[in-house]
Amino acid sequence: MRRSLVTVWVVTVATTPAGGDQLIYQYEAATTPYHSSAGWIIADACDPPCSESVVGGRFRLQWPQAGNLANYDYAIATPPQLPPPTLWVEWRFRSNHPLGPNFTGCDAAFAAHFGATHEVTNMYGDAAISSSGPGFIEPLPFNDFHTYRYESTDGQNFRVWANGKLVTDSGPNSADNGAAYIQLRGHGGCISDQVPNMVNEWDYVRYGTLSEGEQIIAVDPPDGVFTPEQYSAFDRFAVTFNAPNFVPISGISIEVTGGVAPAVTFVRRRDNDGPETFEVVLDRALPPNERTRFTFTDGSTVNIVEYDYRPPPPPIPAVSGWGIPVMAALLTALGCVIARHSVVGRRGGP
Ligand SMILES: [Ca+2]
Ligand SMILES: [Ca+2]
Repeated sequence: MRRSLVTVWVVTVATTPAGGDQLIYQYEAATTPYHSSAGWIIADACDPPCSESVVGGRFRLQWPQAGNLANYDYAIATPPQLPPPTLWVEWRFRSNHPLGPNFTGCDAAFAAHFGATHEVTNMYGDAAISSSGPGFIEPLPFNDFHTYRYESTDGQNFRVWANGKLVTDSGPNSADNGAAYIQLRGHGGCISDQVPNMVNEWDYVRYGTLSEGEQIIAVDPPDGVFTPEQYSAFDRFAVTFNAPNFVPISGISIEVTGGVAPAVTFVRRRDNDGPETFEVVLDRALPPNERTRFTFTDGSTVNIVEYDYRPPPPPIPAVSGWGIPVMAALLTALGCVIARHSVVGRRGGP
């Protein structure tokens, strides 16, 4: 069987002491968010026609026809309790409602309040719209899980990404009342902007503090030999850090020794990926027989992943391809040789 050879190198250059983001809280949607083990409260109940379910580690809200809001709140810190000094919040969400005429209010949203920042990210099945400033991206893969990430290092400035694409980069937009909280909001659509059996689904909500110094400790695929079935088009890979971490698309640069350099299309969590691992999806396969270098810059820490991708040589064409003319030429040549032998044989005879 023909096989591809993949060689990979991983190098970390850290100029700060090894540290990394910390994970403080995770809701993995094994229960409803308001289950005592998860700790959210119902701020606005999922009333009929809205229904709730927990399916395969996902929290699902469903509406057979246009329905109402369902809100769930989680307090990160309530005064006099101090909020964390820095904050990242990440959630993985899917909706089957494509962006319609209304940019807000007819599908789900996620709110994060921290310091003087208050962000409401509106989420449709194929788009993300920030309420905090010019921030609107589409298309995202429709009805797929998208990875959303809020980050603030100072409670003043913040950014939100969807699948690693920047949705908003904003400054203070709220009074700092000392509280920090998050809100998960489902919405069954509006009368004029709804799909039948609308689904809002969350895979997880996690948050923690931000830092630097994470090191890539594993890549998938690792180096080795692969069958063509495994690597028909080498256009994605996953990295695992030694601590929770996420690097947006803007934090990754790509160089190739030859061929056309791919670009990063998405950076996202895969199914069942923990907070240390994410997938890098490219717009094209790695150029074959060249070395491709990915440089992940996260603060003062640089991680380099290099792939040397050697796909198997192209298959030898079957006889039905170039074989027929060659075969014909060979047969003609053979015929001449036989004819000459026959002539020689007759001449050499008694
Ligand atoms: Ca989950
Ligand atoms: Ca980090």
